[in-house]
Amino acid sequence: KTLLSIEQMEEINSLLKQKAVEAGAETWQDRKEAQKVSCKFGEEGVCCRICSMGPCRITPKAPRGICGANADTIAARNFARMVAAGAAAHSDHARDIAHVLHMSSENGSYKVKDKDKLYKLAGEWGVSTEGKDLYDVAHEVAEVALMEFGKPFGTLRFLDRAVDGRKETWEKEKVAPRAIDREIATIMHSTHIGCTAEAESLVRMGIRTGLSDGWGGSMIGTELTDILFGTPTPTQTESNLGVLEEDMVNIVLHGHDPSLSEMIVLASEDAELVAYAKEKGAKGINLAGLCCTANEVTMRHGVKMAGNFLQQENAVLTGAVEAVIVDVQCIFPAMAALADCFHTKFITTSPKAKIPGATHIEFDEHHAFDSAKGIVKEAIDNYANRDRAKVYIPDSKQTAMAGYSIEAIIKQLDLVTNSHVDKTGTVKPLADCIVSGVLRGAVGIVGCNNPKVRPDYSHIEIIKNMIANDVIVVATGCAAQAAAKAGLLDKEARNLAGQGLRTVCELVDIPPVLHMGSCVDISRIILLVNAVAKHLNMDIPKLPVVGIAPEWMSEKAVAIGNYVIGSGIDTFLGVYPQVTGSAEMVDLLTNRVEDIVGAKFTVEMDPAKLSEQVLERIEAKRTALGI
Ligand code: NFS
Ligand code: SF4
Repeated sequence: KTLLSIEQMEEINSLLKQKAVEAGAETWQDRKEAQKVSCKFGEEGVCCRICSMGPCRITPKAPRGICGANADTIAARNFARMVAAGAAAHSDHARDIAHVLHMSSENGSYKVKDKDKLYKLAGEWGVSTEGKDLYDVAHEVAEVALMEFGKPFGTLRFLDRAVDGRKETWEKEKVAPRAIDREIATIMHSTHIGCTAEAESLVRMGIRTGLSDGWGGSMIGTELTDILFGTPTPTQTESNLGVLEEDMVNIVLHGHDPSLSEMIVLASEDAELVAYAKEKGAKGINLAGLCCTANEVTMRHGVKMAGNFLQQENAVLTGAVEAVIVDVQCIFPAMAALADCFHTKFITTSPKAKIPGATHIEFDEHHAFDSAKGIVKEAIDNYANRDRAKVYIPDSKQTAMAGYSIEAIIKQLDLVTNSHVDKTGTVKPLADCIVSGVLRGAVGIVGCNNPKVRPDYSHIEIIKNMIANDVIVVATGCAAQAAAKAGLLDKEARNLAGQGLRTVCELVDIPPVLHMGSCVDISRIILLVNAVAKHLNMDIPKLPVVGIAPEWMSEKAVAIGNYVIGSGIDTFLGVYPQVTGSAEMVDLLTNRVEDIVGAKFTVEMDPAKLSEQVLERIEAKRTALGI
């Protein structure tokens, strides 16, 4: 079985929902129902509770808050704060990775796996390597990375990677990000009562802070993660709840930070623990991932993917999961109560994300492997408690290819590079295909699930529309997993592609949708687009390339949207940002921002219409280029 339709997916969901009813468990569908209609003021972004004179809500009769802030100011402040929170989440994750690189050692739990990448980065950052021990270089690179968060002067180092014209635009428009923490703090300061009231300044700050994530925190996170745990290479894996096993200890890894998940992977392969699991009557230990942690370990180890954001409760509802091990971000607090309805242990590990009702076992990075072993042992011990009567593992799993780092994509492209004529190891074949029109363009489809739209449907429909029209798709985050569940990451999915894309997929042996990783790995997408722009010697806004977040929901996604447009890539959203109460904000984001960075937002909730608009935009860019 390679393809799975949205209807089949929804049928599985409703069977699991039935399991929830039988177990007396509550799920997001119940809570969504209980929330009824969402608050109109919040929805439109015109409720302010920034100071305790308020909260103030904007209505036609009360167009200003007590301090005089109007709808534009309030919506802009709320939006900017979302960017700050999102950039903080990505970047704090990256900072943790930098600390892990800083503690890496020859004999410790954390080692350097991609030495070439480390030395390349050292070269880029002016860290001398000559005659130095590998780990001294690693620690120095980590220190330089850590300085990017709080350095008092200058702008971010990675801005120098940008194609000619981009950095100049950023500087001219005063959106070139300085230290990452500084940009976040500036937004918090400027949105304090009595500071910035001008929407346009706040939009610019949002872009600058977004860029500090995309060309700062996220890019650092991706680079250092590759250095520590290896740069991904194409790997076959499987996706959806059918990856859970009847007769094994099932452990679901959920969250984001690979410094935990990599150690859990190692621990689950530990001979002693596997033997222990067998002693307890299981055939072995089966790991499956949820959300971005799934993407991280799938890319590097082929660990199977249980699913994306709105699938997290479903995993527990199978009754077959011994432990859900989480760290940070996108974890429903509801998971604790849900796990209580089954034998499942819900284990939190990070002081940054404690959840009432969970079993908290703090992950100790200084004794990482032993710490991970202890956590896995908890899961094994819980196997005996599984109630077989409550188990329902849906019989659905799709094969999927993951692991398309830029390095891996270039290696595939080399398959069609004539090494007598051309240099290998470049993006030239990709650029050639786009210029010749064999591929009409490329889109990045990213982001979450959101019950405001039919979950997974938007992702899948848009992806299908893109590939059918010879637009190659790269995907990350929960969008990539929606594609995996539908079977669209399988090489066979090329049969759904148009003639041009199908030919390219056959020649370079790839699926039509490339899984490029977790959400911090959107930095890979940005760098891929940047590499094509450099090759064609033109700034990014000219390229027939578009970003799409069909079902976004998190603050991180808002930060991403800001750095994607900041990078010059038009971005289409399938869910409205909470700014519609301000005509000024809508005009800024969907129109005037283009004059600043060369790209803008478009919002359309209907996936069919959104697809059409994306294709039109791509063709318009082609026409403008005369290709
Ligand atoms: Ni991204 Fe990853 Fe998924 Fe959305 Fe959450 S997991 S960092 S935020 S929900 S795509
Ligand atoms: Fe009201 Fe102004 Fe205070 Fe916001 S900052 S709550 S608009 S008084």
